[in-house]
Amino acid sequence: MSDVEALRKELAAAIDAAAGLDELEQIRVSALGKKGRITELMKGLGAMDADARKATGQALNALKSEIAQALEAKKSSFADAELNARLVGETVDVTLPARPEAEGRIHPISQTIDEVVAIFGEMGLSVAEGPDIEDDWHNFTALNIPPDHPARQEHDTFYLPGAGEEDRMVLRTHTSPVQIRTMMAGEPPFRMIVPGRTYRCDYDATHSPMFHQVEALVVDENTHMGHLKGCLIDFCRAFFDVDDLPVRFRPSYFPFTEPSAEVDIGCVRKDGEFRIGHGDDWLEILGCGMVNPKVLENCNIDSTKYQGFAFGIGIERLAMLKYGIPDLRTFYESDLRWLRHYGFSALSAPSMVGGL
Ligand code: 2NL
Repeated sequence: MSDVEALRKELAAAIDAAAGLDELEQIRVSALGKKGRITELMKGLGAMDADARKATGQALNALKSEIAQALEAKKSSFADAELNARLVGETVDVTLPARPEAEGRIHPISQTIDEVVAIFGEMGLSVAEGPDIEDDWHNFTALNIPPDHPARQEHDTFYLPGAGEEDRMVLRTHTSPVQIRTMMAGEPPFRMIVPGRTYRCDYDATHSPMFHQVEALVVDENTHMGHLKGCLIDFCRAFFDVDDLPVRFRPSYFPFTEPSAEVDIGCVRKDGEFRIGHGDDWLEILGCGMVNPKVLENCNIDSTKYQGFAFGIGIERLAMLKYGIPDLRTFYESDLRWLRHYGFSALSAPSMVGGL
């Protein structure tokens, strides 16, 4: 067997037996490196006669490319093996149960918003969102709130420093500016539900300077008070999970609706007991009405063609009533023991099909 043939056998066997990338690199250097075996043999070509030089030169060149190819092939087989081993190691068994010891809880405010959105979502309303910092026009003027209205007074609204009377910015006092923006940006009909943070300069046992509201707005050609009543009666019964919950509409006043009403639900207050559902007492839970035509016109909607209803609900109050949370201030204290007690599992998202 020629030297070249012997070397081919030896190198092929070494490559085949190599255990890793390092060993492969050593073989490459020992065969093809500057002082490698093939390189050394090539240096001997000059001393040969023409025929031998041609034959040996061709054989060495063939050997060189064969060994280079074998090295590459072995190298990529190592890479494949490594990838496969990693994939096996990283396998996730998606059929395993979620760990019961998961620590996080859903805050009762988030839970209540999700429940309210699920109920109105089922009725065909979609969530709309907007900025917490608003201008005077979107927060007040567009809603038919006159310049001398108490809500505009310094002591009720957080005004941002800087600008003059007309163009000053406020922390929105309700989510209504979102409905205004959504109406201005689109064309009727509208069916929207708007959850979000709201701000008023008020702080005591039953008021927080930041609180949450959900407002809804439906505008279409034939929307009427019957739709408003049906929608809210269904909501109250679904939210408090009482099929025959008494619901009553009591005349009221808001600048942005005409007529306006407040909604009460039936409850019992007797001997220190308080329960929602039956009895001969009433509890106010939200405000509503038919959208004032002036508000529609402010949003460039033809109020002779379109009419709508709207309502606003305070989330903290709903959460306190439904989940028996006695103190408003505890919502914002970030007390983990409180959250463990009043919080909800992340795995039970509220839905009308799966249950609230
Ligand atoms: C309450 C009362 C209410 C509205 C909010 C509204 C919004 C637009 C037009 C007309 Cl853009 N109305 N919102 C209407 C009636 C009542 O909230 O007591 N909330 C806690």
